[in-house]
Amino acid sequence: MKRILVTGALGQIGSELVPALRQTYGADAVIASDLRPATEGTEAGRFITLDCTDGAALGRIVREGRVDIIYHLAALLSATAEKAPQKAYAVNLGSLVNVLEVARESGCAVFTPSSIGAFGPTTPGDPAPQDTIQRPTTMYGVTKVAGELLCDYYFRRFGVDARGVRYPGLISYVSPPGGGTTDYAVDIFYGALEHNAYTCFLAADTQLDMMYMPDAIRAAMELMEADPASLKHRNAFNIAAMQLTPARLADIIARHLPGFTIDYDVDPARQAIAESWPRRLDDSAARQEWGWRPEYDAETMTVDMLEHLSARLGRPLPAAHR
Ligand code: NAD
Ligand code: AKB
Repeated sequence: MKRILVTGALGQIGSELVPALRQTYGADAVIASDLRPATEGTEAGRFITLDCTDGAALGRIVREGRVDIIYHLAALLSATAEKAPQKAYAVNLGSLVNVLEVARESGCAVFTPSSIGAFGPTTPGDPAPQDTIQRPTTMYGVTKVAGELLCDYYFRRFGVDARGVRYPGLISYVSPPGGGTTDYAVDIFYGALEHNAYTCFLAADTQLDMMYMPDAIRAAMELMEADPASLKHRNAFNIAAMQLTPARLADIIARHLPGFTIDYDVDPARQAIAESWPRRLDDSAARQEWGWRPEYDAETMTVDMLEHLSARLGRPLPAAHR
């Protein structure tokens, strides 16, 4: 049996990764952990409160749980990190060093997500190649580039089986996003279902890569199961599924919710971050090395999001949707 620890498990990704891992590897195989305590809404199963910047506590849990794989999700996202850069540095890099050290000592494999935020304004942006210039202008990006390099280093120097992807903005309905620049692409669905209107904090034509959460979860699990002999890159694989602007996403939603309107109240801080990121990623290395393929495009994601979120919010969709 593979024994798995998930850090940052109560966040947007963890709240869907943990159930998927439990379904695949067994409920007892997965320890979920987070800085925050579990609440009533948290998925049932083993849960531990853990601050990953505490390396000793992390080490104890890994040793006592005889953990084989750590999915390390604890981090501060781009917009939050820009408001508290020193804390973001401490959490994002401090916790990753702790995870890699304990993995080195205990022989665990590690999955760590990087992001489109690991790129910057001097990266060729349409598409951003797998191996290219990485000079991000945010603290989030600084921690992501350093994290990618640390994972490569721990593999080369110590043989730690560290793998990871560069996620685009993730769209999901189970848990709200945790303070990112791409959050509008989730918030817009709440606005659409609750008010048939949404005020967007990014400008209408700001194009970024996005992905639906089921694809993101599958990517993490498939990469960790991939034959190591086929991985040339191992870490920081670009993965992509759809390219959206707020205006394009609003048009698709309006086809399902007649009368839906969007307007704009641009937040200069998040707009500047978005403009420093690529418009599209080239994910051909992931496709070639471990067979990455997205299943959802913008249309199928929108239909699924509206159906699931309307059920969760108790707001039936108009007949025109079906
Ligand atoms: P999130 O903000 O939703 O969740 C992060 C979780 O980490 C939270 O539950 C938080 O309580 C926890 N946490 C924060 N500090 C901690 C600490 N010191 N110790 C333990 N837990 C702590 O983030 P997410 O969207 O689930 O992202 C997970 C990872 O994926 C991050 O590395 C993020 O950069 C990356 N990523 C996410 C996206 C996205 O769109 N969601 C895109 C690209 C990359
Ligand atoms: C963010 O906007 O910070 C995240 C990401 C793309 O890394 N969603």
